[in-house]
Amino acid sequence: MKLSFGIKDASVSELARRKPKIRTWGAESQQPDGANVVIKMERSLVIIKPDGAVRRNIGASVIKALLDRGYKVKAFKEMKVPEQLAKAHYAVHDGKPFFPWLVQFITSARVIVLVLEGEGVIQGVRNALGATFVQKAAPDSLRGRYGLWAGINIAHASDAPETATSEIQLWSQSGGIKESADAEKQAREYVAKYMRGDKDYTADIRLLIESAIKNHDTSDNVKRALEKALSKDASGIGKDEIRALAEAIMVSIREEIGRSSK
Ligand code: RTP
Ligand code: MG
Repeated sequence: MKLSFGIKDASVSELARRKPKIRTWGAESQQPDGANVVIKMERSLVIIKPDGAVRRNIGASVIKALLDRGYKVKAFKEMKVPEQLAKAHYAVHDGKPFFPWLVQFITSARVIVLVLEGEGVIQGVRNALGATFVQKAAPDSLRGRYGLWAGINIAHASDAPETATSEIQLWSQSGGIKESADAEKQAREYVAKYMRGDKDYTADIRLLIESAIKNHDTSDNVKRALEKALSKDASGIGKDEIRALAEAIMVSIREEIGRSSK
């Protein structure tokens, strides 16, 4: 008696008719009707950039938003990025006018590096982040909501399967990123420790940046005000990191003033 219409029961033409629902590399699983379905189990390298990692609640909120999308955390590491690694990671932008600033920004203070795994995770995280420039990102995207200004935009995420593979390889070899059974727990503990709804100073910091640009004010007062605002939710983070991040923001402000004065 036939109890199921499993893979062994199907004729060759029936098997040919049953196309995988999602066609990509990855894990195979069997559907109730016995057809093999390839699940698009991808990985993405995500970096919470210094503007997210120094503002603890913001970094935790971004990680929580990504976990809520159902992705698994395969690796988790809080670290300062060595200059060479920053240059290698963003090598595709080497030679562009913003490259020196980008390296300065990403190495200014700690970041949180995650390897996320899940169905369609690469495009899913990119969608959740929103457009590259904060002013262009949808207000309900993570960059639109938490980004500070222009390229000071909270997080990096791999943009294609090939870049995900090469970025994960680079960060494993040169950044000490390791897959660990503990990674998911570490990410969840970070969220539990630092996510505090009342500690979002994004609007205040944006106002400081926007008014500095409007008034062409690049004085030390602006930098000090930025340092003060960034310190409000930076528990356990040294003054040197906060200063370096504020300086990277100042460079961005000076460049924008320079552009708008031309
Ligand atoms: P990411 O690589 O960091 O995920 O960002 P993305 O793909 O959305 O954008 P991409 O074009 O790869 O640029 C990398 C990062 O460089 C900074 N940027 N600044 N001032 C500028 O014109 C400029 N252009 C890019 C941003 O931090 C951007 O995320
Ligand atoms: Mg990119």
